[in-house]
Amino acid sequence: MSLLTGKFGIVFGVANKRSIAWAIAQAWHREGAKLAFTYQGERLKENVEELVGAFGGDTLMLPCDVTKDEEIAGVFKAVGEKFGKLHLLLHSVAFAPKDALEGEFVNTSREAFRVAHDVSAYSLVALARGAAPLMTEGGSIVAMTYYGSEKVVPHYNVMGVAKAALEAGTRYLAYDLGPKKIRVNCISAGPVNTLAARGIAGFTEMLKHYEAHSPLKRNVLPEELGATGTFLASDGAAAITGQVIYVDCGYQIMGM
Ligand code: NAD
Ligand code: 0WE
Repeated sequence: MSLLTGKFGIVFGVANKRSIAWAIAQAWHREGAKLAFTYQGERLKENVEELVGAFGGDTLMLPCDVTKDEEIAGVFKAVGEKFGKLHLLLHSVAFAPKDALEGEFVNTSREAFRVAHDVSAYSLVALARGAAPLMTEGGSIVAMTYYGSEKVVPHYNVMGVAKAALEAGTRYLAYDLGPKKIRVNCISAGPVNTLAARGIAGFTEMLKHYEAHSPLKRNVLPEELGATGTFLASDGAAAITGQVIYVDCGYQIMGM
């Protein structure tokens, strides 16, 4: 029997076929999970529809801008009606205004700081609160993070501060939801060529840097993030909560 048979999941953060969320969703689906998807706005609806088409006709798809409480409430209402319960939630959502990722961190505006933290960190709290009442058989919540939360990665700037909040939030959520057998963990991924990475100046050099300096001398593959996502979702990870798991070809252990 497959690892996730009989489990219901919801995936936040598919924008296109390159999205990390799509790699993890495919892996969860392959292991037998039944999935629902959200998309950020009408602009991305078609993309997600086309991808999810591969799963067969009746996949639940819902709009959700994570900065809107009404939309989050609508998502969990619909999931409750369609699935009746929930076991898995993937948070693969981040945003900071572009200018905040270009200049110096010292110039971060109050508004850019607010938006980055609202979309990239607070949203995990709101989604966990919405999901918990449906996770009556326990659950696994997985969020995507990046090393810029703990060390300075030039230009990652306010996103690094928001990821630090996401990781700390993961620990507090793990404590609150642990008694309900709901686990909350982060995957810290090495750089992956996605829509969110594409616009970043010097991203190609960053991929080369990881290839040269990570112990495994290469970059992480999307399917490897899928495999870790499946592990964290599975009962094999039943005693793992509040953790940040590095899926970065070992880059994080290096001091020089
Ligand atoms: P992506 O662009 O494919 O995914 C980002 C998603 O965030 C998109 O689907 C977008 O619609 C969504 N989003 C942004 N603002 C939103 C909002 N207000 N409401 C709802 N959704 C919103 O890029 P990705 O690289 O797959 O990013 C997914 C996650 O992985 C992010 O948390 C990112 O920080 C993290 N991550 C990425 C890398 C990388 O190098 N690509 C490395 C480590 C971690
Ligand atoms: O988390 C991310 C990127 C998230 C992201 C990307 C964008 C680009 C478009 C958040 N907000 C925006 N806003 C936009 O307008 N990553 C881990 C990928 C990434 O982004 C970097 C990196 C890496 C790695 C930015 C600077 C330096 C390194």
